[in-house]
Amino acid sequence: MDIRSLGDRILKGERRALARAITLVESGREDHRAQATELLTHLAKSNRQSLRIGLSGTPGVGKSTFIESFGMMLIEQGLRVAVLAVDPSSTRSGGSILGDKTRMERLSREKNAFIRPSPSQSHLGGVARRTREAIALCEAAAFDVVLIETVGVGQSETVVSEMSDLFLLLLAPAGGDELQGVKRGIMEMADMILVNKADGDLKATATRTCADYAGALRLLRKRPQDPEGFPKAMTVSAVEEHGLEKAWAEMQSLVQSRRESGHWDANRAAQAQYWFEQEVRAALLARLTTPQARTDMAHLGAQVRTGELSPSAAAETMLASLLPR
Ligand SMILES: Nc1nc2c(ncn2[C@@H]2O[C@H](COP(=O)(O)OP(=O)(O)OP(=O)(O)O)[C@@H](O)[C@H]2O)c(=O)[nH]1
Ligand SMILES: [Mg+2]
Repeated sequence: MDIRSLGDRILKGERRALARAITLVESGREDHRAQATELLTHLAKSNRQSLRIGLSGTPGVGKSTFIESFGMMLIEQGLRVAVLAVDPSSTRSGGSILGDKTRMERLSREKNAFIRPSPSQSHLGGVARRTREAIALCEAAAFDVVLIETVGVGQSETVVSEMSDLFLLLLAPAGGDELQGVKRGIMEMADMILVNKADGDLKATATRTCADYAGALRLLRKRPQDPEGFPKAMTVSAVEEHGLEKAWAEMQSLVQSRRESGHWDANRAAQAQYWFEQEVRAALLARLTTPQARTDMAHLGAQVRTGELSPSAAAETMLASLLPR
């Protein structure tokens, strides 16, 4: 594969080249890994930045529907929109790909949209790297907005919020009990809460739910990156396409204020550092899973059990074999 010409086609915004490059960064093959690194290094020179918006919410809350409506609205404003998904639950992946194809029907036909479902059966670490690199590819391909969708399971919100400029939490209208169900951690990550399905019979409940969350947000925190009035809770209807323009205006105002305060750049720098450290950790842990390392661990472990070696002496021997000086 000619990496340079693939890179040049990505810089021109060609979606087929972008899709091919994402397949390359997803590959576990060592030669592909080397090509992916070469490609990403080549593209990093473009220095393009998209607005990265992370979007999380429980199954059925309307993420796909929201992305379709919101994405279409952005496209009508002349923007180019990429959609990526982080879905570490392998059982759901097949279904969600099919579901999203039908739910993002209009968006998937737009030439200024690019939709990439999550690869199935990857562990979270692999998904994180693949998503980060896919984001970088979308930025090089001059997408104005990159939406990163994740279903709220386990650690995936943290992963997505650590690669987003804005993190949105989509919630369903519900009684006060539901409020307890949202983990404090995710409330603290959210830059904006959108209560979806504010239409028809659900409208009144959605308005109440939104007021509850707005109250909770005010009680919960004041972060340095939040200007006056943020974080906000708002109601939207993805189906009736209600509240989307207002939500977008708020997002833009938040972005502008963070750019002016320097938080935007500081946050991106901190995220890069975070991922660097994560990569080092992951690579070190991977060294422990090679057949040789497993054998050594078992062997040394047996000596520790009989008292032949102290735990710390055995650990030193193990580490010396993993990290030869
Ligand atoms: N009334 C109403 N229904 C909605 C709205 N948005 C989504 N729905 C419905 O909610 C259901 C789930 O929507 P999806 O967009 O598939 O939800 P999701 O969060 O992507 O779900 P998963 O992909 O399974 O996690 C569908 O039946 C939608 O039609 C809305 O704004 N109003
Ligand atoms: Mg969905």
